Amino acid sequence: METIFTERHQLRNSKTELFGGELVEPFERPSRAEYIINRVHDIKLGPVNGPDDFGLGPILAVHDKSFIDFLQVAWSDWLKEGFKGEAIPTVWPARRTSTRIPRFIEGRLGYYALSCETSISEGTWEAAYASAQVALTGAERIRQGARSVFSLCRPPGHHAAIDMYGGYCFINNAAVAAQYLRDNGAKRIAILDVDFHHGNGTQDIFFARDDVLFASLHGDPMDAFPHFLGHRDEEGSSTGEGFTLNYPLPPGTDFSTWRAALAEALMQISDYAPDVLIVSLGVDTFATDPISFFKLCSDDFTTYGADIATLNLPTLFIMEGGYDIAEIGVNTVNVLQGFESNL
Ligand code: OKP
Ligand code: ZN
Repeated sequence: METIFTERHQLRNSKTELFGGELVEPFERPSRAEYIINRVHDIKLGPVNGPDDFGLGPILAVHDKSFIDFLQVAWSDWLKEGFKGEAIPTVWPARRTSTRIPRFIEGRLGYYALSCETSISEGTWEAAYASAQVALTGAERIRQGARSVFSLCRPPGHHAAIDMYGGYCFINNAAVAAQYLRDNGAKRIAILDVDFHHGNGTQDIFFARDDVLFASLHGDPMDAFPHFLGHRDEEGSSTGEGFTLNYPLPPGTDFSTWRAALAEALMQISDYAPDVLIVSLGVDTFATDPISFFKLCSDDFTTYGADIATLNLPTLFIMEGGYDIAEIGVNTVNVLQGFESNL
């Protein structure tokens, strides 16, 4: 399997995450991608290539222009105000308030943020842009006939909505890839999100559509980030009714329970008969992940990679989360090897 990767991910290197009332070193840090690419090389998964540049067009096909404009200037606008720390919002359009977009940077940060653990810092936009190009290059390989590709995206994307960033995500890489494939000949795309967290951004982007099926297994939002989306009864709207599938699972969920939910999702995807499968691949379902509560072991990743291969679809893997960094390379590549072993 080919891997698409660029060192430009290192430009996303914020120093602060608001966690438990303290500013800590972010869980989503550059070494995550280095462990994964090292494992890709160690086991000789296949060639590793850099991304091509598809420009802003495919990004603007899923995100609001005003939001993308904001991401590009947020850090410099923040610096102009003379603030000393990284850019963190402190105020939101909460219930019963106006949704007019403010002028001052703190107001704009709050307008476009869905959460405030994700500090914006120097290089954030450049890395997010490069990450989206990694996803697009993977999509283009699939369009040209590849059976599987691994887009080693960083920063991740599945929390980024039409006009919101947060949960370590800025541009929704999986959604950009899905839309690109739709715009270049594919009729139906399925996105399977196996990250521990609900892919609220991907759901938001495709909620009213029947041409992109979104299925997500995740920690129940009653207990887990992003808390305000991902309930079972969210099934899509208007023409999208029935094309969003949520499988929220409780704290302590082990592999047998998780795998049963995966089997249900795979059956639905198979019935949908998509042209391409996109997997939002987060390995924060791992038992010792520091911010999650599922109980998967390293071998389980191999097993479910093979389960996904039973769909027998062209498959684009897009990297999302995973924060037990010492094991992130093994767990991620286990999914890809399990998939390949079952082709
Ligand atoms: C990004 B991805 C935990 C707070 C969690 C943000 C988590 C973002 C996860 N107490 N904060 O889906 O892996
Ligand atoms: Zn996650």
